[in-house]
Amino acid sequence: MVIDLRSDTVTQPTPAMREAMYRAEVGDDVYGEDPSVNRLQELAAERLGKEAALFVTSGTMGNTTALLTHVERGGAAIVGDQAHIYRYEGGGAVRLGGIQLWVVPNQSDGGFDLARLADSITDDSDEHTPPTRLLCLENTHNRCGGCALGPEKMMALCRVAHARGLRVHVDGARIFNAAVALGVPVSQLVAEADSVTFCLSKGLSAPIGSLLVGSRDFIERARWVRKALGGGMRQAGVLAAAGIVALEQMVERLAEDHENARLLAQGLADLPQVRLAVERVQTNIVIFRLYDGARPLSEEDCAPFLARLKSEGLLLSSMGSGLLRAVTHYGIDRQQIETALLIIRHTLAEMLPPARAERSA
Ligand code: TLP
Repeated sequence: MVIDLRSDTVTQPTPAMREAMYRAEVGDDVYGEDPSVNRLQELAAERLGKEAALFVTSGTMGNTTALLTHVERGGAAIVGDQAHIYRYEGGGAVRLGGIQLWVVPNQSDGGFDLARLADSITDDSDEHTPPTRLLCLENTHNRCGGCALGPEKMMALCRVAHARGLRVHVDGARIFNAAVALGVPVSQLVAEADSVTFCLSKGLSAPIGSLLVGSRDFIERARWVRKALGGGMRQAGVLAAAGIVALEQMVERLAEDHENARLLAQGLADLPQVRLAVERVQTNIVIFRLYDGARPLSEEDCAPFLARLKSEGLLLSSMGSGLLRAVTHYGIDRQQIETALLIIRHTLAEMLPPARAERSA
């Protein structure tokens, strides 16, 4: 049995999802006639406290659709330097929308310094700079170790943007992880945002799909963009049916994934070859670095370690620049976390013996 901690995208649909998919009532969703898709969209809008929602194929399609709907060709969108939209979405905003991504450094929790953010906003008065139309936030923040931004921080960030006439889009691929970790309704986290993408196919375990939510007018315009991107699906109710189960049955259990991630983080932090900020592990993502004594390992140095773990039945992922990632999810239990720690401990003891890997102060 392989312990696959590469991502929560590897989750398998639950038996209840498979059953719901089998029984799903379907219709042509491009005509707006798929009852299961319509039900999922209504449920998503209600949970996020917005007027409307649109079922899309993936988180990437949700974010790209949002960017293309909010920002005209030649406009700019502010993204964090660690943002998924900036790093991992195939450059869709510029490739498909001619949108300039204006990069601002993320703070360690995935937020922004408010003054620096305000400073980076430009308006239409200067022909030298593309006018900023949109602020993109990410919650939880993937490359910032799954950190969750609370309602006050979200509100403060949105207010800086709104005060200057920008819209705010939240890449909330894992927004339900944030809500569960913080113990607040998800609607409170995104109360001031203009649009949100969230994923069904990560910790919520559905096989495919994400939702883009926002005002009715925004979603009507986003439908056109989705169609142009080839995302107008037909009898998509077979997928939406699993998504409904995800929203109804799989949210509260995310707390279990968070507990397992903390257990993993604590075990890793005890190893002399590992550096990791345990207090930043708030949800289901654990990001860490390996050290050979005082020297951090590069991505290249980490490759044999990951290969060795793989041969022992443990999969982790590399986030580049020597950052390694483990993600807990449905299908991974406490016992498997303990086994993963055992594998990592003895592999490191052989490959980076502690005598050499003693921490410098
Ligand atoms: N993230 C994937 C990889 O692309 C890195 C993962 O394994 O974590 N926003 C965020 C914050 C994400 O983490 C992801 C997926 C997406 C958007 C895109 O979702 P999909 O994969 O459905 O396009």
